[in-house]
Amino acid sequence: MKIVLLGRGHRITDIIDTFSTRGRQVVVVTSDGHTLSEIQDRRITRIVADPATVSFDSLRLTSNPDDIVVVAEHQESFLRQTLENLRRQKMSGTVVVYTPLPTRRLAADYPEFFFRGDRRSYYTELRELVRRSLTRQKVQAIRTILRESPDAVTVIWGNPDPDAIASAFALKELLAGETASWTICYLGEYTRPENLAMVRTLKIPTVKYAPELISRKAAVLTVDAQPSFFQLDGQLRFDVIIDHHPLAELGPHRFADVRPTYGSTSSILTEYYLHTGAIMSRRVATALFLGLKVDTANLTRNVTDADVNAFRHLRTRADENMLRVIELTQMPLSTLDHFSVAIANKKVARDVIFSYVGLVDNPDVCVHVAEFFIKLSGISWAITACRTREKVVVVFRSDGFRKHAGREAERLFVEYGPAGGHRTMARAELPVERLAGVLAEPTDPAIERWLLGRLAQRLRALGQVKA
Ligand SMILES: [Mn+2]
Repeated sequence: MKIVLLGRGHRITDIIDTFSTRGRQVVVVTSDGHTLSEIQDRRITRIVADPATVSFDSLRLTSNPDDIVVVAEHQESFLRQTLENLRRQKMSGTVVVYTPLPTRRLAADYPEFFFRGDRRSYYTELRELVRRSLTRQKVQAIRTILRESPDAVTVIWGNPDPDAIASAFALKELLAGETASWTICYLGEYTRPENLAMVRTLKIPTVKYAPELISRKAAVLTVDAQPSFFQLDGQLRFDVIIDHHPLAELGPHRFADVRPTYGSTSSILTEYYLHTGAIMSRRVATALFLGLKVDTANLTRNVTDADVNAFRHLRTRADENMLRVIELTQMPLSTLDHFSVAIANKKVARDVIFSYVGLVDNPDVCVHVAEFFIKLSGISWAITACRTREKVVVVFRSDGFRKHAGREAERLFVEYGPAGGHRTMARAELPVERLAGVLAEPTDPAIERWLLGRLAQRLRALGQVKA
């Protein structure tokens, strides 16, 4: 591969500096004395000729397809003459044009060449630099808050999920040096085995929230949540909030970084590392990669450029084996017993399958069964239901083709409790006491019969089956 530079000005010498040190053959064709005098490197072949008329054949510059011809010129008529000359001689390499002139018209007139206008480069570059600078300022602001506090506590709202766990862990690893101690705690429970596997495999210390954990002078942080999520009646005041949910009223705080367009909080934390040049450990990369994957369903929803960038960065740094161990840990062995009940108790009518599983400890079992059923050929609706001591849970899965599981779930059950979701997945949670009006007694057969009747109002195929 050879680089042929045509034209004049500082871009020529800049490009020489970039390429000549990498062992490339570099040839400069210019008639500009100043440009020539600026070229110090003896390895460069210098040809004094007018780029607008020079003959490549006579100079034995017959080009190969992988050659690069770079044209740098700031005067439009000279530039056009040079491009006409190149066009006439049918150079087979790639022609790239660097110029401060507006490039839109030029690109239309010479579609076979690539144009790189200074405006575009500066715009892209400045935007990127501003982004970096803003991130650095943000990390510095958090650093300042931590330095003023003897200890720090990150509070995870609800049941800890991979995005929240990863973000809390990454932030602590990034800034742990700024404060004497740092605790990560959570309000809810670990309900999913893969989340427990995540903290165990990656050795992320987390503890159950208790008010005593937070000393009077502690810096209090939350990630992947906002103060409005917490219903502790003003018990908690947050100093630092980092999140990607839709922005709500944040109340008093010292620092907030809320980016609703981002697919995950893990993507924000990835930028904190990238833009400050901090070294990211394999454990942090693995955690953030999981958080990003889970929140964006492997980059298939709610994704922006920042998420794709974060994904690219994290993928090669994450530990594949740890990832596999965590991702394969999805169900407790006891799930199998519920599967056998669900299969024995299934009702199939046309493309609809329904199964009531009865009393369970964890309603997630309905999700596993429904996700298995929806894969059966000929099935386009899978509905599973179960009950705990407090509520009846109905899980919907559909193929989403001319169907909207969320709307159906809402129409059918919203008068009894929260119900809704997306095209392909939905859920309803019905507190048992709110079913008192429709169930004489909340027994399993009565619940199953009522659910079937209710579902048949929208999924008519189910009208044919008996409880
Ligand atoms: Mn999230």
